[in-house]
Amino acid sequence: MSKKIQSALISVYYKDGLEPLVRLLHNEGVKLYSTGGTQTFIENLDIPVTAAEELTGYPSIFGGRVKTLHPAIMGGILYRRDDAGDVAQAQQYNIPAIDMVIVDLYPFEETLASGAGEEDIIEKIDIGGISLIRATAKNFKDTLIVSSRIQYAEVVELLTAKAGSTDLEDRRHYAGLAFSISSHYDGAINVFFTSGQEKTDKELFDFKSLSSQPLRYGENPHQNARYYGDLDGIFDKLHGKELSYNNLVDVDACVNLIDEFAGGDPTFAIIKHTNACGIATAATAKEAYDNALACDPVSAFGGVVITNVKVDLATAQELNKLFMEILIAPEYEDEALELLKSKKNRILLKRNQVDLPQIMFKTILNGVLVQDKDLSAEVASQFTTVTEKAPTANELTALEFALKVCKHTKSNTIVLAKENQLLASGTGQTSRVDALRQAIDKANAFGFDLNGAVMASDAFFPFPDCVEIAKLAGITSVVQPGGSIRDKDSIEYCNANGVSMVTTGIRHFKH
Ligand code: 93A
Repeated sequence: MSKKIQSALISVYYKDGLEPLVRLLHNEGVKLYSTGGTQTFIENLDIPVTAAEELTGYPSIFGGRVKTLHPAIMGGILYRRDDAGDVAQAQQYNIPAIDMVIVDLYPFEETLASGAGEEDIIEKIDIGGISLIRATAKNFKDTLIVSSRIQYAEVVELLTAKAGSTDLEDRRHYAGLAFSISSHYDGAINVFFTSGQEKTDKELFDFKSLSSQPLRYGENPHQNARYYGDLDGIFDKLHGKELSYNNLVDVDACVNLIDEFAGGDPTFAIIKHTNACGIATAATAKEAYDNALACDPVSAFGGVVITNVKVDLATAQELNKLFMEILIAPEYEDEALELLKSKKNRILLKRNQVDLPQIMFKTILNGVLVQDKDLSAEVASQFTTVTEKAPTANELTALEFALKVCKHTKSNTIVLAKENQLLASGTGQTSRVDALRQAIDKANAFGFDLNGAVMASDAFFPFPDCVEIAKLAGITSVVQPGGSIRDKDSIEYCNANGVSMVTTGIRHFKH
């Protein structure tokens, strides 16, 4: 439905480019309301404007933190023009309609990028502006939201063409843009609060400006490749040949996996083609390595090995027997390092503690997919027991361990573990049942007794077939996200067969 704009609230940070829009609205007879600096700007154009303070009955308070956060303003935006009750209430409380809102938010990201201190950055979190944007966008049936200065010129065009009116599709379109702006804005704030990541993440968007190095080739010898980034910042290369493209991909997988065990007991992981073919946590580094290797000594050949603890001589003596591409550790004992250097090509990396980006990129079709890394790590205290039987303390330890591994294994995956040792996994299968069968076969092939072992699944079970097969193999406890419409079938089978099951509510696909 076409609507003529009668009133507009203007509250913008950057005033550049605003003038033509203000003049147009004025010429169309629109009543203008505005906040402090914007009001001065409009007055300087010799255009009449009413202060937001006149609507609210409050001055701008708390250093400007509260300017427009008031029922007289939010109500004027949000009340439904076709709802008799809303209209009556607007009259009762003397709330005039606000048909259009123009906001340009406090420049949070620019302030962050400028290297400003935390106090300045926090002060640039816009509260009133974002509320104006969301409220106006929500009531798009009645109101038009202009949510950024980049829209001024096109809105001038639109309103000129339609003589100060808008159609429902116009208002809906700008509401959509508004929510995209508000979500991007809050996303940037979220990244700032979750860690000091914002700089690292931002840098990646402009990856060509990063230092880079050519790689011998890409995934295969006929593919060219480069690495953009500062490997020297993350690792000190202590020994060995150049890292290849595939090495880097596996190193990344290793780092992501071992970080699940940061600060914990000694843990060793062995990675092949981005999946763990062995991982274990134990009281000593050597025991952790021995248990990790035992999982699948065949796949371990030529793998990438990582640990969260210092490599001592005893462990190095075992490691030295394995043909591996790369070993990554936070520290090495001198004698351990000396021994490990005995193989010319073996790459030895010392990992430095630096913040890594929390976003991921992937080119697809004619664009780029960008997503947050999967940083959700559910611990036993967050599990919900859904069966009559609850896991034992040992099973809980194993379930937590298996889930960490599962999260870093290609989907569809099933991970089998006992306490702090991976027994086997099914990796990157096209069905969950295939993943489970693969895991069971592997565990059997390497002589593991699955009685009393646990199973983790990256996604829910659409059918009870997995728990049936698992139970027959000796599995006694299961962790999975839950959420299938047929959860009940798997749970009932577990109840009837003395298996415990916990759910996490969080899926961990890795495609
Ligand atoms: O500090 S705020 O979060 N509190 C508010 O109530 C509020 N209302 C509008 N920031 C608020 N704004 C923002 O002020 C707008 O998003 C805009 O960026 C800025 C315009 O202020 P002025 O008109 O005083 O220059």
